[in-house]
Amino acid sequence: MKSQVLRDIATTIFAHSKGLLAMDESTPTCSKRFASLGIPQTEEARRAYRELIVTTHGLGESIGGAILFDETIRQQTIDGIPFVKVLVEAGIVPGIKVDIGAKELAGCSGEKVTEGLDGLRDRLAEYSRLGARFAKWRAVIAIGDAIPSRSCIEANAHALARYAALCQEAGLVPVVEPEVLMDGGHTLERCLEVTEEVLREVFCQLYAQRVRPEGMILKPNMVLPGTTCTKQESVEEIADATVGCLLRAVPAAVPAIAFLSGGQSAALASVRLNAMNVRFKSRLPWALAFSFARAIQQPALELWKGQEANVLIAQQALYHRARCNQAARRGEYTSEMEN
Ligand code: 5MM
Repeated sequence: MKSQVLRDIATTIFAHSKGLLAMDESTPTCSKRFASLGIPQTEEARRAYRELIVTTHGLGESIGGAILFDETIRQQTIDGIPFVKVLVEAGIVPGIKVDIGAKELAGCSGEKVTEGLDGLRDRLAEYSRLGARFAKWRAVIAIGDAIPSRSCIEANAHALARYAALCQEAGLVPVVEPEVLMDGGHTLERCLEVTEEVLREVFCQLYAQRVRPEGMILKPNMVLPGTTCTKQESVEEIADATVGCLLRAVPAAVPAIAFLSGGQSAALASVRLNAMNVRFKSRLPWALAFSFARAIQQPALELWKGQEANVLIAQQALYHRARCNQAARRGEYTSEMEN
């Protein structure tokens, strides 16, 4: 697959300051989120919720690509239109999560490695036939006493690189997602140190596996203090730490960096992305964008509550969050947008 074809897919997704919508929650994750709101944890409820998302009027104005889950890429609207077709007609590029989850890493207590490489070449070919044009694989790195270990960082980086090489061979743009978790009392400095080490190892392994940086998307965490850290830095300090880390560790040939939200509130994720673009946009080699799940979906999910009567108001909330993040990409987001 020519690099230009892959690069064109990435360019299309992020054109006009658009970003990615992650709607690839696995069944256990989706069930947990539904259960917390009293929504039935059934296949039909998941289908109805994903129909709500993909049929949101005007979503394609600010969302350039949607990451689907294996179940979702095969589903249809109640009228029998495949979700993939609905997305394409809305100008949204369909993508697919292809990892099969993070499992305990042998010999490394409290650490995980993401699985899913076995049979991946065949699965990618099938997803491509189903209409996916990009894929996603998430590695999870926890910060704690004496972790992350080198074993965990190297195992996850290697798997990400093997996955990315297979994607490019299949003509799918790999979204490479090494997530350093926010959980814990660690400082921003510690998150910075770990994130930079992880990114350096990821790009080292990507190079070793001959992955072309111009045909991939990086989906990292923002550099943040742990959720229970007593010192919570300002939006500007977080923007400086995050962009500084990325400038040191990410090749300029990568077309786009799209952050995960990681459990930040919807508004904070927008404020922080906005600050990065206000302070650095004109000086960056890559687009600085978003690939949020909770920070786009959560307000809509809370309004929907599994009730047909709430679909429209939930869609309005989803549309609004997508627009806020598009504004943040431009450095034009303001708190007034929340009113
Ligand atoms: C970190 O999670 C990804 C981004 O979501 P947030 O913006 O909410 O942090 C997300 O794509 C995640 O990978 C999916 O929700 C799938 O998660 P599971 O754990 O079900 O595979």
